[in-house]
Amino acid sequence: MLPPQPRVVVLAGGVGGSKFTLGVRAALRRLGAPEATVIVNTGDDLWLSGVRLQPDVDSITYALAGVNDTERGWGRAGDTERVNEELQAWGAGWPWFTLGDLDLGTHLARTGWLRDGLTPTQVLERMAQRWPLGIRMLPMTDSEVDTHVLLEDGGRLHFQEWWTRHRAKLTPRAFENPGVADAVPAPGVAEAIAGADVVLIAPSNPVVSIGPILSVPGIRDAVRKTSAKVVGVSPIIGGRVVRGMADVCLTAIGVETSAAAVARHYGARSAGGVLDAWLLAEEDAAAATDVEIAGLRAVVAPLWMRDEETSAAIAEVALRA
Ligand code: FO1
Repeated sequence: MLPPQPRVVVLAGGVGGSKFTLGVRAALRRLGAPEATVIVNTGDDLWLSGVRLQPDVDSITYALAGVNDTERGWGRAGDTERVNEELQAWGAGWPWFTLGDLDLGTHLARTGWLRDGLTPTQVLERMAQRWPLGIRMLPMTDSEVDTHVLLEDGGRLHFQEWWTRHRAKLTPRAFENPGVADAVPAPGVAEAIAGADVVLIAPSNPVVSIGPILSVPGIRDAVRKTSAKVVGVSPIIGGRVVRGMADVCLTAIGVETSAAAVARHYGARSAGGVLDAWLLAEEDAAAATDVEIAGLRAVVAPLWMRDEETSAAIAEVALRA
């Protein structure tokens, strides 16, 4: 039974993470419950043209503030690209990577505060003061552990170059987060997980969004040991990825693109994994038995996040699972 005032933690990244976070906020508001804590992937982060970019942090912040570009799935709605044109004219930055003018305001503010000595957690706290987000956001760690892609041909690229320039077309053989072994969870992360009633794993990319969060030493353990129920939401519907290029990432780590295979990849807590229950789409209902054989409670529900209402309905099913 869900307590009347559930303390909820969400692990999230990317577009799937921001849509789901909007749904969690709406569902908790309906229940009159306290704000959820969202632990955000920072593996997508990078330095470019002297500024620190935090794509997943920004996607979730902009979505919660209602200022996101819903068409593209990243950046600010109605943004312009004047500064970007100048950067390109200087040959600065990456010609395939667009920094919008409003978005650059965010990166400049963040970089200034980092240069002043604030930690990423403190910067995020400061940024959250601008808009009533209705969610407490924490980076997974204050260390820089950007994701690198190791290619089959022996090359190595920053995740953002592989994702945006090559559209994940260069075959990866592995993903790495250099420095992650020495990283620690950001202040408040382990405590939030330990003190939660429910931990939700968003339908984000299991490899490059949720993977980096769980690889910060201490976070996987905290999820394994919490007295909270841990519920994951499948990012695979009808045997296909809903958005992004998660299938390429899954193939690289030897996981099939199916709801049951991703559930087995996370694993049941009773068998050394991180989950107690797995929400899978109606289209994948036939896989429920496989999920249960893996030691998880399988819950079948509509999983298309079309708008805030449908995301909230999914969040509510996950909370009650
Ligand atoms: N994605 C693109 O496909 N092309 C871009 O030029 C691009 C710029 C960009 C700038 C700031 C930012 O926060 C995100 C940006 N993204 C862009 C999205 C981002 O590359 C990825 O979609 C995420 O990191 C994956 O979750």
